[in-house]
Amino acid sequence: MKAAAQKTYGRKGEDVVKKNWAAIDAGATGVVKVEVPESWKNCVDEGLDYKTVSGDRKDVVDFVNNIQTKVSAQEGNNLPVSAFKEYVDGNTPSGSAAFEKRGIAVDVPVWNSENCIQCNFCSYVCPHAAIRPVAMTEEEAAKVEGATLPLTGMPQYKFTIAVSALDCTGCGSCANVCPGKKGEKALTMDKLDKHLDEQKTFDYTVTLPIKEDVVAKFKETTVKGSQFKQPLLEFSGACAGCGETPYAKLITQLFGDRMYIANATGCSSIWGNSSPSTPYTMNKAGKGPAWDNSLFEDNAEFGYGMLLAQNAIRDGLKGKVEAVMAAEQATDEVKAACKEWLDTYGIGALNGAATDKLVEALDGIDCPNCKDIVKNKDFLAKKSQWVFGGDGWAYDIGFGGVDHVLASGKDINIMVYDTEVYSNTGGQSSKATPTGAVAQFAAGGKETKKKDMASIAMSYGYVYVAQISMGADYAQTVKAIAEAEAYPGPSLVIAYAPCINHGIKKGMDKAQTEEKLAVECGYWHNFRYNPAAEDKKFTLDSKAPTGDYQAFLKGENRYASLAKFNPERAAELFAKAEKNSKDEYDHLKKLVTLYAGK
Ligand SMILES: Cc1ncc(C[n+]2csc(CCOP(=O)(O)OP(=O)(O)O)c2C)c(N)n1
Ligand code: SF4
Ligand code: SF4
Ligand code: SF4
Repeated sequence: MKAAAQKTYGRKGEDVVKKNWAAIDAGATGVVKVEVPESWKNCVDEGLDYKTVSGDRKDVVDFVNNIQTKVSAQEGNNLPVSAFKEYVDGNTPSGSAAFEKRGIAVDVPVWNSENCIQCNFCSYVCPHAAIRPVAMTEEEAAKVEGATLPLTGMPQYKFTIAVSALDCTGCGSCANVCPGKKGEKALTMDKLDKHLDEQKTFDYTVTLPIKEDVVAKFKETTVKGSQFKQPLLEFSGACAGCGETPYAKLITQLFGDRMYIANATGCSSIWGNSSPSTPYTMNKAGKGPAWDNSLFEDNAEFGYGMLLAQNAIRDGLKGKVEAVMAAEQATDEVKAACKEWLDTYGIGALNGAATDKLVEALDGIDCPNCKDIVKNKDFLAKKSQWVFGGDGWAYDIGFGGVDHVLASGKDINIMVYDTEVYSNTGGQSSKATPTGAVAQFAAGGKETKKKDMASIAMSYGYVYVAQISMGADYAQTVKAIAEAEAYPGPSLVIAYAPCINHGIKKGMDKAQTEEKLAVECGYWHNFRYNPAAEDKKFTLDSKAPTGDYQAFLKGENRYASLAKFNPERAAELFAKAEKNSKDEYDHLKKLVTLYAGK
């Protein structure tokens, strides 16, 4: 068995092999005889005990009770075809993951209010939306059993950190980033079974309304402010510590109530919809991301199709709104509502409120155009169109489509979760894999350098392009995402995403630390190219590297394994990799000068 473990895990490093050997030894020596009660001889199968859920949304509750619990219990094969009659067009209700409550964490974060500085970093980085800052009125806070603090800057509210212990994966990322006070963290990890009661606080706080004045005060496009908004991606099936989901969750906090997502096949489609469980959800007004998954090879085109369909419908409605505004019978109120909607037609952040006013003004008016506009109210507001996928999709298999969509000049946002391998199928090399990294199809370390997707996109001149690495610069991440969405043309955001396939020696709880180290040593560069900026179209957000590049590589088994098995080749490829990264940084510095004042 030990030889087999060596063969299977040797590539992942000595540490992993030794842990497997220890488990084998423990198995061989730790056998305990268990006496089976006599009565068990006559046991009868009691059948499965399905827990019935309840809630305000009939669609999702019915789906969970009729389909999800049965499929999750491996009883899906026994469901009659008639169970699916509500879902024949392939639509299923969002928000069903919230009913799973898997309780898979060994340790969960425990909040010590005395050390909390209310930075909201814990919530920002949580891959599963299982830890949240909550602003409450005095009255609401009185029902919370745990500690509360006056909300800094708005003492009329109380603040607490709520943890969904049963949705937490125990990754420890929140505790890792928590700055705390005077060297004492406000979050420490402790056994799940000791903190099950705290679930009550979480379940209560999610019923409370989001405080819009709190979001406005701290601004939704800041690290702190964004976290007072509801995540519309919660409790996904991603690995503990996943580097992809914190970005996606943040995007839903900013635009989730008006976004469409076309998702390429890959990890983001699996944690995005591990059928039958859907982590994308909706807010109390019933608004949330509309999500669909297409083929790996045509996802950008799929998202583009979504956009063209919306544009066709909205352009038709625009003609009707113009006609209503020009009609003699139109009151001043109707005309004002039409004008506001038309003036904000292409501005996602403003057009939603203008749509609400327009619908209110036209509702009940007996004219065919007004009736048609109200009938199509779901399509009226400007949406935020996103295309999600991994590097295998964007750099390789779906690249032709990505390029086509970027070239279109249309208002569409492409988000690439760059794990530098095909993660979902076990870590095959992609064109995003850097020199020297060991991956499937690059067992001896990849020879060639990482493709520079950002440069390709920037060459158009009218595409917003950013590279981000959350743990290196929380503020730059949210800024880039907000700028990309606001840019009225195509946008490409490439996000560095640590993954279990990297074999981070420190562990996945340090995924955010790894993102920081990657930028500090010059392995990854953060920047933004904004064609809409008046001056300084290009901003190099990464400082000149000061960290140890080679030490960074050796901290991950995808590199360290090459150093172990073929030290000479590793030395050669790692030196090449370091030079590639340095050349790239020098190139980016030149862009700062090139674009200065343009
Ligand atoms: C045309 C095609 N080839 C292969 C696959 C199998 N497949 C599904 S997901 C995946 C890997 C996706 O990798 P990436 O795009 O990097 O996303 P990640 O999983 O890393 O998030 C592959 C190869 C497929 N679905 N379609
Ligand atoms: S341990 Fe991980 S999943 Fe749990 S709350 Fe913290 S960051 Fe979220
Ligand atoms: S990261 Fe720590 S200090 Fe910051 S809000 Fe969370 S618990 Fe408080
Ligand atoms: S395999 Fe990697 S990218 Fe996929 S869910 Fe796990 S950590 Fe995230």
